[in-house]
Amino acid sequence: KRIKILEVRSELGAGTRGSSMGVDALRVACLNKGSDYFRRYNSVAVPDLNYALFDATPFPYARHIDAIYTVQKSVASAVEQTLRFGEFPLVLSGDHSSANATIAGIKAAHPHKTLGVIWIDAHADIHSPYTTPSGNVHGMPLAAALGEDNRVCQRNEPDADTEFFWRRLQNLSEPGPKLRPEHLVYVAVRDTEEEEDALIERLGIKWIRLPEIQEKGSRQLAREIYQHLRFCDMVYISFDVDSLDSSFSHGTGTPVENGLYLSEGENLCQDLLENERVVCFEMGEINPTLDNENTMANNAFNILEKATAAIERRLQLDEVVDRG
Ligand code: DIR
Ligand code: MN
Ligand code: MN
Ligand code: MN
Repeated sequence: KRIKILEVRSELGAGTRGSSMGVDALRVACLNKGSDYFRRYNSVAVPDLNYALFDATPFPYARHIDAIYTVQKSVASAVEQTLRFGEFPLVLSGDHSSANATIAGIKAAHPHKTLGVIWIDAHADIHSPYTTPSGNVHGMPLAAALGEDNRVCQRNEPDADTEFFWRRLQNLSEPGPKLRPEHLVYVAVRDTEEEEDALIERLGIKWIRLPEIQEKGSRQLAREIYQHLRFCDMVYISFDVDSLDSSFSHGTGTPVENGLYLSEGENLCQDLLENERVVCFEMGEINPTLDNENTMANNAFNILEKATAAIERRLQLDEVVDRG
């Protein structure tokens, strides 16, 4: 079994321009480090529609949602095909809205398996067009995957076309929710809006905050997270680089202070990815246009290498078990 890199250079869901260059910033980080990382794996680029940014969007509460829907269909089918081929999809994305498509693709490949999601991010990304303060779709992937609108906290009046595309995102690949709230775990989330807080509380989503991470350490946390996800047959880990402290993450659209230290991010990814139920890993929101000397991508690449090594160890173990 092999790792396959899926490159998603879409930035339509972000509020700041430039995250489409995140994948290439990682490649530069790799070259400057003298690593052969990107030579070791096959990669495929999913088509983007970033030229839509040059047109005004008619969707103020879900900017560019029409083009985002088209991009997400490609992402979902690339993830689905990779899994059906027996490969491990490692998604390098621009803006985080793509995670809804990654989730849909995993579910399409394994419709009868229960999916758990570990969401490592400064943000909860659980807005809908009805609640978004920014209109940026990268704040919405989890509401789409959960099939949530959070209308009880409604603050916007999206028009019928916005609702049409929002339903399409919620029903990507197959109709209905792809994820249940009890199968979602937040890690390092610390910058939320009140509509999100109310929804997280109503749904009872598990939320591991920074002090708990520092207190318990990544080993113990990984044990607790997988205990919480014990009824899930497969797990997807999504890593938004703004989960890292803003001192290491100038090069991302929405840096937030009091985040993970680099070693904490590395250890968390490493310990979480060693679990045999993990079927997919995603890293996104690197924006080199906001950076100095590519530090964000350099930091993220170190984490990516550690994370990938953990996946490799695991896949090798799987092979020994398969042969034995
Ligand atoms: C904010 C920021 N909650 C929003 N979100 C994200 O615009 O919805 N920043 N995802 O990275
Ligand atoms: Mn995010
Ligand atoms: Mn974020
Ligand atoms: Mn914010």
